[in-house]
Amino acid sequence: MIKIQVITLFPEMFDGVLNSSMMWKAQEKQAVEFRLINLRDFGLGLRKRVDDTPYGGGDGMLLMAEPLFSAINHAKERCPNAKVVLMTPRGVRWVQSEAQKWADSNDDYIFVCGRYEGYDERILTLVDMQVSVGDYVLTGGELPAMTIIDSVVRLIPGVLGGETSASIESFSDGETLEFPQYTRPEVFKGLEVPKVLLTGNHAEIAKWRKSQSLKISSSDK
Ligand code: 4GN
Repeated sequence: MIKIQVITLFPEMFDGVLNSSMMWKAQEKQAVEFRLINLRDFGLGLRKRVDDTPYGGGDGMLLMAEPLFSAINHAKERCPNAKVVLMTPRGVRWVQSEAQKWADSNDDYIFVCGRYEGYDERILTLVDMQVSVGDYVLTGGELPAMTIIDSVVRLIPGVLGGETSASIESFSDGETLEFPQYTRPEVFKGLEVPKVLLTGNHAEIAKWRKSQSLKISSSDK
């Protein structure tokens, strides 16, 4: 069971994603457990303040160190050995092989989702890894955190549900993309399903799929 805790100012953003069918199944099967932690609960003073202006001047606000420290330490009380993951465009690019590693590991995770123009650099003393989903900036770390969670949870053994082992899928060997697929009808708007798929010849079908996968992975995207 992987325990995932998420520190965010917008916990409601996760409702749709964590309750979608795959994530729901994963929780039912006790493959994963989620806990959302509202950073606001650790804000300072009566106003529950979490942000302040940067020393040295500059536009915008930063998340203060203290509320983040309190929230992370609160999460660590439940999972003392959890890896603290900070979502940031400065982080290490997220890739499929890393998702596979996490799914196969017995580690727990605490995601820290930043907002505003950044955070007080001193929170990095509590962070085990900085992760980015790509070279672009979003208004918060929530969407990147959801992306990572989704990519990991579907790979936990038993979650995807028998039919396709995740290991034969796109990207898993780092070079082949998935082959083209078709379902009924045989002809749609004059477009035909490749004949080989209708033959029932499994060896030929496997050969065709392999060649198609290689073709896709070597062509420009
Ligand atoms: C992560 C966080 C993009 C990514 C983010 C990414 C929130 N944007 N590429 N935005 O994975 C400044 C403070 C921007 C938090 C951060």
